Amino acid sequence: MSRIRILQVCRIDRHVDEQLDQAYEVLRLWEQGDKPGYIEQHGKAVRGMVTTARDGVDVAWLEGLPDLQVVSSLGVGYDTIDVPALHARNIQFGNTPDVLNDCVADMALALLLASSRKLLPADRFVRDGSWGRRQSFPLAGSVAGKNLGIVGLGKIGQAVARRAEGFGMQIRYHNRSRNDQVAYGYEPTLVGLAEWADFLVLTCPGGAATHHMVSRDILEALGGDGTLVNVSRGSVVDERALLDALSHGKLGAAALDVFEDEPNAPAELFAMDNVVLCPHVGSATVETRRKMGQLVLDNLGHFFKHGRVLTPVDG
Ligand code: 8YV
Repeated sequence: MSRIRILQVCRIDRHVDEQLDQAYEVLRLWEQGDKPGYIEQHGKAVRGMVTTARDGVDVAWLEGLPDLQVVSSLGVGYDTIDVPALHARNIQFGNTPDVLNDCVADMALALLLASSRKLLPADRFVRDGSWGRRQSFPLAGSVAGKNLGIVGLGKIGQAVARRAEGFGMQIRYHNRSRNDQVAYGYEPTLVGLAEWADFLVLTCPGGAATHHMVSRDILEALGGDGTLVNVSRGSVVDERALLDALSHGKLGAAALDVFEDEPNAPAELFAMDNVVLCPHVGSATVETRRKMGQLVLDNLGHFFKHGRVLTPVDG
């Protein structure tokens, strides 16, 4: 019996790539120079697609994939994937929610603490010999008793909140609507949350609905003593306004795992001591990526066996 043909947009990891190769006939899109041409030539019998939140799905490809039934993506976010366009063609879409909640929440707290305790400048201070020369390192800021505002209190936001409670922080959040299941204070406006917060952590989804939601006004409301922590999507923050606010002291600090134009972080940030920069590694632990990869495989396998993915995205 011939194997089901799938299109793999990019490499995932060795384990997932091997499993895909064993179970399916895999077309490797990342190896092709002319992707649309390749899809036009070989796409006819493709029934499944594997991609990631980073690499997404180009809607133009769908024309050349008339038999496509399912897309399985590594990552919880799907701002790079036009899910309604898939559904309009009767293509199911599955992402990898939940398995990365703890890991991304850990990253948010790691960034928050690295920023407040000046961890990176402190590390440099030891390495460059300043400590050895008896220079004094500036005092950092505590987090206990400080106000933490969470933008987007979904499962990752709640995992951040639980951790921050352990650090003795006060917690409020802003969502489109109040979540009656939680006891944290609700701020109906983002600007209200930013004014109240010492630390503003972004855990909301990306996409059109949140594009540049953290604007100049929000950053200035957070203020010269405030810190922005972003583990969601770079698009949520107006990056130009962020650079201006940081360089004019209108925002105290920023700790960023995501950027508007990845993998390009704005070079202006590189010389700033009050920023922490990471290369979008919120879910990037061995354990979490293994679980995400397994869910990518399971979504595909479950679809071809039972006609539906395990973790579908609706809407
Ligand atoms: C990954 C992510 O970096 O889950 C997401 O939405 O952004 C991250 O976990 C991504 O899936 C890798 O493409």
